[in-house]
Amino acid sequence: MKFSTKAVHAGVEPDPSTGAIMTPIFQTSTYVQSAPGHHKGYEYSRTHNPTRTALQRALAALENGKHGLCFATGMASIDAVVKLLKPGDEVVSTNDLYGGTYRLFTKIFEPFGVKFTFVDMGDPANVAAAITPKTKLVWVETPTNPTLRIVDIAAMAKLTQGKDMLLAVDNTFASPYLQNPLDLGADIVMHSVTKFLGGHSDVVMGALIVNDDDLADRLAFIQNSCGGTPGPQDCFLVLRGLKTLHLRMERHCSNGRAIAEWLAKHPKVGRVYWPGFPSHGNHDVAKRQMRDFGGMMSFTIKGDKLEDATKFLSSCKLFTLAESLGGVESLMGHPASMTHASIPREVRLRSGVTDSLIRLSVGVEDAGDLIDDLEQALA
Ligand code: P1T
Repeated sequence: MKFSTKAVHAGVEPDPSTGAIMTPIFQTSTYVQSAPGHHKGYEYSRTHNPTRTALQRALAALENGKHGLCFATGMASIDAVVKLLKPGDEVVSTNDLYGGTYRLFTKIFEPFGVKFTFVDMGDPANVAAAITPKTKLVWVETPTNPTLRIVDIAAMAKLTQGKDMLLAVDNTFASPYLQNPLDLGADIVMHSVTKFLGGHSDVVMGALIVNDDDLADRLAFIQNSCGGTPGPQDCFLVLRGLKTLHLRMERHCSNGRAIAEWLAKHPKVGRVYWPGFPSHGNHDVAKRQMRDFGGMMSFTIKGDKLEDATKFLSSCKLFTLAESLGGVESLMGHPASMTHASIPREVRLRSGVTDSLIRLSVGVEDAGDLIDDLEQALA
């Protein structure tokens, strides 16, 4: 089945009791048993809920995976992956990554005895050099948040496969429309469902997708034991959002291209970070592992002054200043003071998160209107 057909149909069946074409919101905490242990596959909604089951199946299908697991937030899903580890284990991670992930790794799990090494994954040799006999997880984010670096997933899989080591890929920025890490050898795909999958800025959720049955069981055990699961209303909203994922992504990509190319020519703009440019450091890898380049990009204002960035951010009218990304409406953010504020200044400067860096999540509005908005704000 092709992607667009899966986006509309995967995981969902008409409700057997009524024929309702949309999966109902099963707003129930528990399920009646006819005798102890005699039930219809559902006992308690932390463990299973039919609305969540439909969504988990849909997400697994979109990522060409066997098992999907949903969590209350993207962070709860990353938390579940790290809980597969034990004290003394080591993780090698991207050095440019979402600030919340960095915070979870360094502030929550390091005190429990898990060691994290952050490297520039643009060159697989850096990862190979950081792997030790204690490394049990390689954590990749690609494209990275916020400087849109690209990590070669297949090259990472060559380093981890056949060893007692998992490869996990945060696929939030690409969405399954652009990239399927399991097909490239990853063991776990993670999504902040909050973003492109939900697509309408009305839900916070996370998901993991895997192929291996035993790994799925271990993650489901953590999901149920730790309890960071989403409610059925949120699952319904994401099921609804998924049905237009392919249509939204087409427009995010075409608008993204138009805006990235326009920004690159603007005299007041410094650097533009977008993997679709042939001059992007890992454009060849992006071309190989992604179907298009998406609507996420970052840029600096010439001179790299914080006050210029602040003025620009307060002058846009269509682009809204807000955390998050991947919704139908265009958003912009200032990573240094917003999404990546939890990363120490000297660490973020090393990965290009300078004071004037502005991140755009290009929405599905008219590209000309969006460009007019950027033009007047830059003026
Ligand atoms: O916000 P939450 O659903 O918990 O997802 C966390 C997360 C994980 N991974 C990536 C790549 C992300 O971008 C995020 C969340 N990011 C933002 C809120 C942001 O504005 O970048």
